[in-house]
Amino acid sequence: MTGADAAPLRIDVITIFPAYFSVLEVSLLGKARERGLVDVRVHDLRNWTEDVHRTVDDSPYGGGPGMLMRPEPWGKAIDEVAGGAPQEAEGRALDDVAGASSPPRLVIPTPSGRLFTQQDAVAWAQDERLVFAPARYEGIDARVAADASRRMPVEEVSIGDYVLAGGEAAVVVMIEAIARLLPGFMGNAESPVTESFTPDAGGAALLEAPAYTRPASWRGLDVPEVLLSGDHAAVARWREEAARRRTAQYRPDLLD
Ligand code: 6GU
Repeated sequence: MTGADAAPLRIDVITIFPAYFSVLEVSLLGKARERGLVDVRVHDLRNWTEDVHRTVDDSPYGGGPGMLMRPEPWGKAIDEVAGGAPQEAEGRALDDVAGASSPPRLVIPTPSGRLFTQQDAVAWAQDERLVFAPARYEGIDARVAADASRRMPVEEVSIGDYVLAGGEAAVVVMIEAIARLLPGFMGNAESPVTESFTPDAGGAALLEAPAYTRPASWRGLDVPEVLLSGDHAAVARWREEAARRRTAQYRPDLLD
């Protein structure tokens, strides 16, 4: 079965900046959407506000700088987009709900979350549905994640040890990491196995060795001789060694 025959991965994004996600229409990801590998839908959080100013923020209890996102719009948005609102399921067995399937995974980007890794990308690429809830301001009232986790898996994840102005860029990063793993995305059926952060047969995840293309000599710099040799075993040994050296230099934590 090729990627195009499989049901597309459905991705919903709930945001106060829907326009931000126009970036998902270009490049390889745009093609994946056209080819039916992913079905991305972006929703404006303010559609679930009820006041005339469409307010989504408020000051934090206990004081402190900045504003937080209020729980009510998020609660309603997640209920509607992810399904499984408490009142909706009440009094009915789960199988009785029309079209009921397992609830989507809810991904809440936050610098206070655990680190998002390649393993998450691999696991989530196998899901049927993902819902992303990127926050602005100082984050979302903590009860939103607590409430949602009563009926769906909730992932609070960070994309690295630095602070962004909002979760939108983190969502684009995660969607790209996930979508490129979908069968058919790369234009071939083979999954990308030999790349940084993907454990090899021995379970080691190394950074990739440096790579070269023509010309063999450029600005006085020569491509390592072994890569021109045609000796596949020798090339594999060189790449393994170069990967170890690079990992020791840039990411010694990965060698432990
Ligand atoms: Cl997921 N959000 C924000 N605002 N900053 C971050 C992040 C997420 N991951 C790293 N920094």
